[in-house]
Amino acid sequence: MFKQLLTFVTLTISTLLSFNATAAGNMGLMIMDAQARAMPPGAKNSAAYFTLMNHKQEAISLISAKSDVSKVTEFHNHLMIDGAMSMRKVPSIDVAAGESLDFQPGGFHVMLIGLTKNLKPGEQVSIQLNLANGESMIVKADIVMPDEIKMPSTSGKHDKHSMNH
Ligand SMILES: [Cu+2]
Repeated sequence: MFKQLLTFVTLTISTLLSFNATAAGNMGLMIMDAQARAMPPGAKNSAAYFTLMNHKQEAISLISAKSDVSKVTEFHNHLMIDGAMSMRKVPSIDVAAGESLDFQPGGFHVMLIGLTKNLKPGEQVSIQLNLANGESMIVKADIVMPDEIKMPSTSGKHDKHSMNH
């Protein structure tokens, strides 16, 4: 009986260990502070933000996305065009090995186009990010009111919206 219990415990531990190793080996990507902008009923579009950390040994390239709340999901950036800030679709976003990238208001964001449901605070949006190497990952973003969207603390150095420093 005791021996059986020991075997069971050993099995459980090795299963957990191999699960962790697999998870780390497969992705090496971490998402923090994933949030999506709550929108009033009838709104057509919204956006999602997060910090993506690439703990892999190689650069990654995000090439497409889809979500469970929009017909079309695109990567956008804000750029100065003819003296005015406007947002543009970007075909892909690269993150070098060991680097992190902030998706934030005024910068890179995931654009949710053609909302198929209301984005209510307290609920979540599921976003699938597809990588050039064939991998994909799911981001669960908390829907929050626009004034609750966090500006990432890790960046801001080149951000017009940040405070003086
Ligand atoms: Cu946009």
